[in-house]
Amino acid sequence: MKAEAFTSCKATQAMIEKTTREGVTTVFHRVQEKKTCPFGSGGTCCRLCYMGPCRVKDDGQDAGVCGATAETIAARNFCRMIAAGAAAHSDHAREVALVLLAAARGEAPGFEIKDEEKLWAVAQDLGIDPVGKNKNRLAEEVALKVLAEFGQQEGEISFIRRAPQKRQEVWQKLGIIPRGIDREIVEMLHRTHMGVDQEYVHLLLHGMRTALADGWGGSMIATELQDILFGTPVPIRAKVNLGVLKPDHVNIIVHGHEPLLPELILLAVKDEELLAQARAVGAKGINVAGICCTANEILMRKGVPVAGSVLQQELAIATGAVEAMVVDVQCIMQGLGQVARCYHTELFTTSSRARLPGVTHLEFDHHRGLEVAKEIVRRAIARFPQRRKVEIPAEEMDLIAGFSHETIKYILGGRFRASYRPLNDNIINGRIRGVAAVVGCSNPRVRFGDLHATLVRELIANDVLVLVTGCAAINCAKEGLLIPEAAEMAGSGLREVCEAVGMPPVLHCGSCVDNSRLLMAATEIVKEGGLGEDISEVPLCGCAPEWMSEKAIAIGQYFVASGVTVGFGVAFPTTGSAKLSEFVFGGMNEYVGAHWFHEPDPVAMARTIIAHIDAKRKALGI
Ligand code: BF8
Ligand code: SF4
Repeated sequence: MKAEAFTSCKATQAMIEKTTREGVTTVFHRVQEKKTCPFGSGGTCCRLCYMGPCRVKDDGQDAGVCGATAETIAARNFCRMIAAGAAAHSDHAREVALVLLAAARGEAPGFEIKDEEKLWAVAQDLGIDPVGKNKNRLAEEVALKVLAEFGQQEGEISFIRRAPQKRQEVWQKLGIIPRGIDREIVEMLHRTHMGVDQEYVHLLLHGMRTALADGWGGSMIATELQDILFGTPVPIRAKVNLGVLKPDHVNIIVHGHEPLLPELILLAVKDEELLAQARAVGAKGINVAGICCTANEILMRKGVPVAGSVLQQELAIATGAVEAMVVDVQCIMQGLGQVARCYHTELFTTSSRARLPGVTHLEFDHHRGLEVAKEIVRRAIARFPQRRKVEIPAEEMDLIAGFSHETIKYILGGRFRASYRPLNDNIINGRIRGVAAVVGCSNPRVRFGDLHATLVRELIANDVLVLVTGCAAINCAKEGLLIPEAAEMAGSGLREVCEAVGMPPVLHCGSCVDNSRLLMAATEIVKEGGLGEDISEVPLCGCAPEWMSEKAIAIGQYFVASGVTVGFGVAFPTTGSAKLSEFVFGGMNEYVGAHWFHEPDPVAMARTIIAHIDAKRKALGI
């Protein structure tokens, strides 16, 4: 297959061709060899016990050996995806909470409380009185409180109370307010064990509860505590794509999800002694760039360049210009190990939870994190003279990131009367038709990045303000959609708003755990007034056109459970059961006022989103 078939990104194409020439196997080569299985893809392959595995036809007759029907099997699989996604985001949050606790106690050199304003706000939302407490004491209380919410057995997780009152009542009525984060995930695994919960609506209701424990729990905790430790993002300029790698610098790539060690690496590369070492081996300096959500985290707060999204991880190494790649958890391809061995790159696993065969493990331990960071930098410098087969694509693009929900308030409302009022007014007067969140992964089974770009161009041309996170944000940035000049592509109403405040029509809101920022933005819109009393009334929509991970399903489900209709591209894991699909694509509406939809074509997806937004406008009488 030609490289152009996979993407229109020239940098990616060049590296696919380079790896093909050099006999290096990447995700783009492997995907051509692997056919998808229709039972697995549609959700009706059950491997929950060894009376099976059972592949079940959706003909109303067929069943697994235990009698499980297609809708039960697909619902169980779907719910397990939610549980795994919620677990990933929440375990990330746990790690951040432990570091916050250690930092507050002075046991984590290199870490400190950066954002006291956020610390106060979070403390209050957790029911902690901040008055009269110094920042370390308060941070300790905050960390202990959120850690307790993982193992809490009864009651409600705190951030649920941030949601609009009406939304809380919806959840109350359905009995799906999360009690404790770990509890809901464990119960989801229990219920989907062989022979437990076998009624698909009942399963999905707990799926929603588990997803809410992610969105208003794990993910929100990760975002908030990271803001406390590293600062709440404000708009910042940076660069994106493989062209950010520097031919004359030691290049270190940080990849994965937890911005803990990466923040320390950013400190370490400023160390004069290490810079002198770099110069001694002939490098002009040390360049740090990110991949995946780690990239988004340090981009949002520090403007660190982004080398690429998930599908560019192996290709970054294939430039031959990366001395070290540091990974922790999630979205890290095992194929990296093999690719790194073909070049001079030293690959490091750093989380106690994740290793790759044959790869150096240098564990991040917050007690001595800075030492670990320096060791990595030292070893990267030592690799610089071993470079060979170097070819760095020229492509790089400017972008603006840093749109936390707090920042959106300042940008639109102004420093002296920061509020969502101007956004609400612009939605009411129709300059902005509505808001769409375009989030999630990239997937080599579709033309990578192109779906994001096509969809987003269509949306902004129709006056839909777009909020992006995750790999979708990186892909849109590469296409030049995250600069103020992109307003030229917007419809006249949206363009006017963007030009008045000098913002792009596509706002980068952060990593995938930062989708929790979008829940808060939606909540702020409701609380500002004039657009209904619940999130489900606001003209907004979510989507993940190139999704691939279980985390994406968890995110999609917490959006839906929070009242936001969500569209996914690629394939959809319920389509093997008509009954279950009917429920997720429609029936869910009766429960939570929102539903999923599946649309692989980006233009058709844009039309569906716009029609959905228009229907919400009509219902509001605007
Ligand atoms: O959490 S968008 S490929 S990097 S899962 Fe992974 Fe998907 Fe990228 Fe971040 Ni999110
Ligand atoms: Fe088959 Fe039922 Fe076992 Fe699943 S749980 S593998 S459907 S027998």
